[in-house]
Amino acid sequence: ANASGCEFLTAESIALLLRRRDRQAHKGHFGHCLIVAGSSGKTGAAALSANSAVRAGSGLVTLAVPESLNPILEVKTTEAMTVPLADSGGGYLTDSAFPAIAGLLPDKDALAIGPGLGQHPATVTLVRALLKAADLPLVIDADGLNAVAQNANCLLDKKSTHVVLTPHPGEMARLMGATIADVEADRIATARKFAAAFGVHLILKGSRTIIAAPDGSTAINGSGNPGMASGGMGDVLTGIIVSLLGQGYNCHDACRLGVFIHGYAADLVAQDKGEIGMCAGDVQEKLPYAYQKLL
Ligand code: B4P
Ligand code: MG
Repeated sequence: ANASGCEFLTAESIALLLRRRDRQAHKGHFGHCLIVAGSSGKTGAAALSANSAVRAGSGLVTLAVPESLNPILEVKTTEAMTVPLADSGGGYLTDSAFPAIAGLLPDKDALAIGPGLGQHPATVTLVRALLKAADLPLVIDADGLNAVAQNANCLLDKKSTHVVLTPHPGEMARLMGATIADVEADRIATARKFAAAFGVHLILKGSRTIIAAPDGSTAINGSGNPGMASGGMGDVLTGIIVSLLGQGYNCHDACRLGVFIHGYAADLVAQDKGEIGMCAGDVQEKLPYAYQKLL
């Protein structure tokens, strides 16, 4: 740890967290994660998060999507399964999907809510209801965070004691009711305060992503590059984190390993083809190589 009490994540430190696979392993050992994502115009976010969970090593991945978008997502995902949920016909999920999603939870090991969900008021209601009811390790990102940000105190009603939030500085500012400048003025203090106040694991994204646990443990990421400043990169991270939670890593380890490997895979892409024009799908495809290089 450095002067600010932060652990700096390197390939060497992360390799110690990474589990080796038993020769006798089967898919039941690597978890089944559920991702609730997607709305009309944002099927890419849903597909990227599900395919990234597959590439991050999940045994099984299920993607729950608005039924009107299911035919598209069946094509965009191969290894992940999809579950079509009744939507309004408008291509977004509403609280009427809550009972069906609740019915999917008992055999799942981790849940992600948010990529590309949209911000319809009925979607916000669904996110809040899931936060109150879901009792498994849980990641909230993107429009899931926007739903929470309307009243961050709803985080105090969460059922799960293993909750990870993955805001970029814009989302963090909305969660706190502050400005991006306030967030960026002291990223470490911002992340620590929020994690402790709401009892969540917080990943404050950006160059040198900060990871803060409710107990005060804090880490700062050493991987990644500005090639990652393009749409969909955050959806890849969400897929990685939910996958690692489903594989049984505890929240702080899943956050540290997930954030590092996301940036490390992007560094491998940069070595191959440079930073400019890198896309999220490139990073997703490099995840297995990133694991291979760390092991
Ligand atoms: P949205 O329009 O909500 O963007 P998004 O859909 O969430 O995009 P995506 O999911 O692909 O990317 P994300 O940032 O989640 O918001 C964008 C707006 O938010 C911006 O217009 C801005 O207002 C604000 N914002 C976002 N990032 C900001 C920042 N750093 N400073 C100030 N304002 C910011 O995930 C991107 C991933 O790539 C993260 O994991 C991130 O750590 C990584 N990444 C991006 N740039 C990196 C870099 N230079 N080095 C290392 N990692 C980097
Ligand atoms: Mg995002």
